[in-house]
Amino acid sequence: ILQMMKFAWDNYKQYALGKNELRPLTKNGHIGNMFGGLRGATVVDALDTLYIMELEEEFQEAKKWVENSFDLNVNGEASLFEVNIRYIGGLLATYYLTGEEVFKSKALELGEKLLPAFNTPTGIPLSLFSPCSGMSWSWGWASAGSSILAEFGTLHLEFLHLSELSGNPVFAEKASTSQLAVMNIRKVLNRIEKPQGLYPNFLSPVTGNWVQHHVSIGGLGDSFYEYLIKSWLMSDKKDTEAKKMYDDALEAIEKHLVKKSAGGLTYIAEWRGGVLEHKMGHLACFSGGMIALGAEHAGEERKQHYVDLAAEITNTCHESYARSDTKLGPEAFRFDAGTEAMATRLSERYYILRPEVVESYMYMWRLTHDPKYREWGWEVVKALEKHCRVEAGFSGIRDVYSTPPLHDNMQQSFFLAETLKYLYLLFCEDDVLSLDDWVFNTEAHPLPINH
Ligand code: DMJ
Repeated sequence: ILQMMKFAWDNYKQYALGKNELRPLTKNGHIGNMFGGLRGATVVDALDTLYIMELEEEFQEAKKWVENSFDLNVNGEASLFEVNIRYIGGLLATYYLTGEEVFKSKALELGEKLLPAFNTPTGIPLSLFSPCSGMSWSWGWASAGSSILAEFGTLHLEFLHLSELSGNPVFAEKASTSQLAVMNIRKVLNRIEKPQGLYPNFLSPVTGNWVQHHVSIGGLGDSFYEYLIKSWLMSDKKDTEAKKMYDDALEAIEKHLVKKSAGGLTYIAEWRGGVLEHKMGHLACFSGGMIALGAEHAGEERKQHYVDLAAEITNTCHESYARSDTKLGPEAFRFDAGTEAMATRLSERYYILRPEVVESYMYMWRLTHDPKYREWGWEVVKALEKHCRVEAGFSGIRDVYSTPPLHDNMQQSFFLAETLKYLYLLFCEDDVLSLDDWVFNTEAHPLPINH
């Protein structure tokens, strides 16, 4: 796994250093439109993985780029969520691991640039911002200018650390002059009525009301739930409001969305205004790990129940891999018309090096030490080597059911931040980034628990 990381990094460095991602077939860099004018997403996402794997020379190369070439004075529409989880998360984690000031100062400087996005009537931030001009916008595709649950709900961990490191409460609490920051987001969410206790994915930053009744634990909703339980853990279990929100949300999810297929596979469906769609996205597969993490703290009578639920969901996600020809899982899989845990639409057959399934293996391993999770992780390592490794890096594939697969020519930065880190940790001792001392942000960047 360490060699895979070195290979992914070396090729990025050779062909794409300073661009956001590597295109491993054409051997060039990709910039894309997720990070506005910011560059080097792969560098910042890879820093802590290189450090944890003790790839010292490679870590120094990445650090040098941050010191000399990482420019924050740029413009362009950047995603608040993506910049927070990848850049702020990556810089904070590397600062906490190494104690080196450069990572802290870059994180704080960038954090300041996110704040204007919170200047809305409710304090719910808009989705896009420009680092220099201070302007912000909603996604064009989000109905009625809404903000997305998984985006404004995935800031808490990083913002609390920004407040602590800067000594400036503005990131965490309501500032005296305007409504800012993450505690206010909670207040809005607690105030408004939730259909059957569920959180829809679209919220108006102007009125503070839900815009559409689509609920999902996969894309658009996912990491909001993750950050509730992790906020509680990161506060050393003092943030009981977050724990209650997590417990209540999980109860509603179990009641309304968790289903069992005819073949006995447990899955989490999506909900559209009361109608269930029997589909699980690859993104939703993080939930096995999340429920495992929460299970330990659920109280004796609920603990076993949640351990079982986490194991069942992780098993279903493993099935989505095991039932494909490449042994890698599709972007989404369904449970309808006689199908179980397989994609039914051409457009859902791709795999872009996503981490969520191995993330759940890692948490399940730490919780149970059942060797099957390491075996399943090793199946993924072999499949990545066989189907995704190309001459100059690792690439996503267009169809997990066809061999040899067609490659998408993209080495995503989260492959280095998350997929390879979680695989590595799956085979480490439990005291390497112990879950008693660290929480992982949603991009797998470790942040210390506030003991
Ligand atoms: C990552 O950027 C994060 O894990 C995020 O929460 C969801 N999507 C990708 C990986 O699939």
